[in-house]
Amino acid sequence: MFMKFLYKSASVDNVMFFIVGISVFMLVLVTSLMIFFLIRYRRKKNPDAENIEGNLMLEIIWTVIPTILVLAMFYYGWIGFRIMRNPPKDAMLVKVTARMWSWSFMYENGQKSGELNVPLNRPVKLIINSEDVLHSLFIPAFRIKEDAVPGMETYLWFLPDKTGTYDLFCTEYCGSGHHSMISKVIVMAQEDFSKWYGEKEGAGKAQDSLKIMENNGCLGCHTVDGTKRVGPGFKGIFGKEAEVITNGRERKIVIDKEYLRRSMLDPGADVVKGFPDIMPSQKGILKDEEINAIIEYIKKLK
Ligand SMILES: [Cu+2]
Repeated sequence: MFMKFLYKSASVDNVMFFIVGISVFMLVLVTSLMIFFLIRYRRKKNPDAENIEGNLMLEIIWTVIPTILVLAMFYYGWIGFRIMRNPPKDAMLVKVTARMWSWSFMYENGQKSGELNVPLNRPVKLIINSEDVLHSLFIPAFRIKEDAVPGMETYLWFLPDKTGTYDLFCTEYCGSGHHSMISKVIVMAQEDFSKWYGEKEGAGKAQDSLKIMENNGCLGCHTVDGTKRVGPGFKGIFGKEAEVITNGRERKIVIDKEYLRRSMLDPGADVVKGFPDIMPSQKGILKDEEINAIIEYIKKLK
């Protein structure tokens, strides 16, 4: 309870209003005094220069009050920062993986999703990792932001205190698909969350192919509706001929099961002409049955 009170009162918004409030007050005070003195002591009214002695009391006041204000700003910000960096022990853990150009979330029971699903009023700790370059996780609605660094674990936590769907962005430019690195945070009432969480538990195989692609970030670069992104779209490609670059040489191949499998496990082997050779291998990431499910899905995409 006290934690929640602290979390609220030292929230980013309150600290910001506090600091902006003091700054605006000081700005107005100093500017109005300046204008007042400018008029009051104008040359026309005071043709002769005058020697004005210092005023000890005034000097003490304008040293002590700003010092207290600045220290108060620091203290209030520091409390907020400490809360931000110390997730509650009972927080729900979610592993976040950033990659060019998608997010995936893995929960304590092993299930994955492409959107962050959380229950209402339970603290959530995000353990963040990147598979390739620097990204940054930003959830504006909950005022949190942290870099995703390859080879390093970073973390964040927040308290989802209102149900709804909120934006989740990558906020560090990470290449040509950066703009599509958008996902959602879905905050659900506890019973809805339990249903979602329980439903998926052990239902790994039953997940449909589109979900597999969503959860593994395929759709950050590929589409299933024929529009073009960083990688070739999947619609209507099965059985067609494609020009690929193999070891620097152009050749024609037919897009069949074998080719699709190779494209997932060894994406650099035959790169479709006109597309950059940037896809990471899915070896050890996609299970065999998931690869088969994706192939079956693409086969049917006419
Ligand atoms: Cu990114």
